Amino acid sequence: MPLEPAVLVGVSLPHLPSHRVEEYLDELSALVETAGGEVRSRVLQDRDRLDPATYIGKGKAEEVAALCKGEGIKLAVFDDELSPAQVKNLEKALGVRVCDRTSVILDIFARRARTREAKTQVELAQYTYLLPRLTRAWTHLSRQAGGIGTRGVGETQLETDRRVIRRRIARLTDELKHISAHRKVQGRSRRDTFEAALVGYTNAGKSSLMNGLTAAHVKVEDRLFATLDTTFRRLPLPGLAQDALLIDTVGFVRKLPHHLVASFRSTLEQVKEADLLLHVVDVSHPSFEEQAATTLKLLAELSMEAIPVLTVLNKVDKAPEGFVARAAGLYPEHLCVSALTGEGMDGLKAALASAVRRTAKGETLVVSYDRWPDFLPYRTRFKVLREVYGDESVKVTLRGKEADVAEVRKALGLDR
Ligand SMILES: Nc1nc2c(ncn2[C@@H]2O[C@H](COP(=O)(O)OP(=O)(O)OP(=O)(O)O)[C@@H](O)[C@H]2O)c(=O)[nH]1
Ligand SMILES: [Mg+2]
Repeated sequence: MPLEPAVLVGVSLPHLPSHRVEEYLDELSALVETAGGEVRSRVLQDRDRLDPATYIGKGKAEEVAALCKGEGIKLAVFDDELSPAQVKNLEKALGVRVCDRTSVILDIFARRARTREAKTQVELAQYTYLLPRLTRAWTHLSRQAGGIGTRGVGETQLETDRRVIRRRIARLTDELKHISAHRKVQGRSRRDTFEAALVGYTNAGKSSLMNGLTAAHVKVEDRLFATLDTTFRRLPLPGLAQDALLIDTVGFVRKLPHHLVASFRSTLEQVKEADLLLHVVDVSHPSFEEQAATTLKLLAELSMEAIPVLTVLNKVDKAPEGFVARAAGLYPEHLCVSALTGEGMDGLKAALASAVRRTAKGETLVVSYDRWPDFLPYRTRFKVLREVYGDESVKVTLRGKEADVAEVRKALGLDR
């Protein structure tokens, strides 16, 4: 398929300096390339506030229109989510197709999804994104449908389209529930195995670490969103008889569309059972701190903030020393590694082995039936390994953060 020539557009504002916007546009450029575009040019405007009608100013829009015409550019990509009206006005002013970061990300996911589950999740996110944008004013859609003959689609058609999409959303939601229920049945046997999940910003090196630790052959690429599906590999650890399980996951990115986060919830559901998160940070990246913060925020949104985290500072082979030192100060529990050179990998394995030993047995709490309702709110913080129901009490064996165990013991008045 030929690459689609594109121009990137960003706006710097009083609270958003232009060097930041340049960084965002670098990332947007990588996203557009992953989606099959070729970035020919970028335009940055300095404004006091965004223009509600056209996002950029009128004069700037004329400038971009001329640029597109001169360079044969057919697509303008904006770094922020645009309102349907802004898209309409901009398409008119620029004379090219207009899209935003969200639709580029959705597009990448749609191209890369392989399994039935990933495909269903992406389709659901796309329809959810489309629904509020489905108006007569959305010339983009009618033009895509073929131009002549599709113009002036009547309200009846619009209503039908909306109904069809709503029905489709309902069907996809059902289908996902079904897939996830099926997986739960399959997943039961994993209970007693220690699980560590690699999480982090896209391109941080999660899959490279997976390969380095387990001799797996997961696809590694220098592009965003190389991994979409969660994969599991056995992980032999020094001095331990039983293998642990290592999980590789989809990467996160700044402004990950909300619908996408929601629909990936069920894939990441499997990660919620993990005993440890290895938060992989590309410490050679100038914005590693913001990337790490984005990841932590998304983990919280996905209700995973209760799982213990070990920060893995990756790519130390090419990181400036100052970056590593700064990161070391920011993340108290961290390890420095390079998936490329193998530096620090033995240390990582040893850290994993000791985490397994620490949590191997789990904690056992004996909770009387009259205290059971008090225990329930805490229960979701842990991975429950066993519950044995006795005559007067329940014996619960669980894994979780030491601080959480201490808190629940204190709240229920349980002694060690
Ligand atoms: N220099 C250097 N490059 C690395 C290191 N680890 C990974 N890379 C490179 O970084 C790029 C991304 O690596 P991946 O392992 O695909 O990253 P990922 O986190 O799985 O990315 P997504 O699946 O897209 O979220 C590849 O080009 C790797 O070769 C490292 O320690 N040092
Ligand atoms: Mg990957």
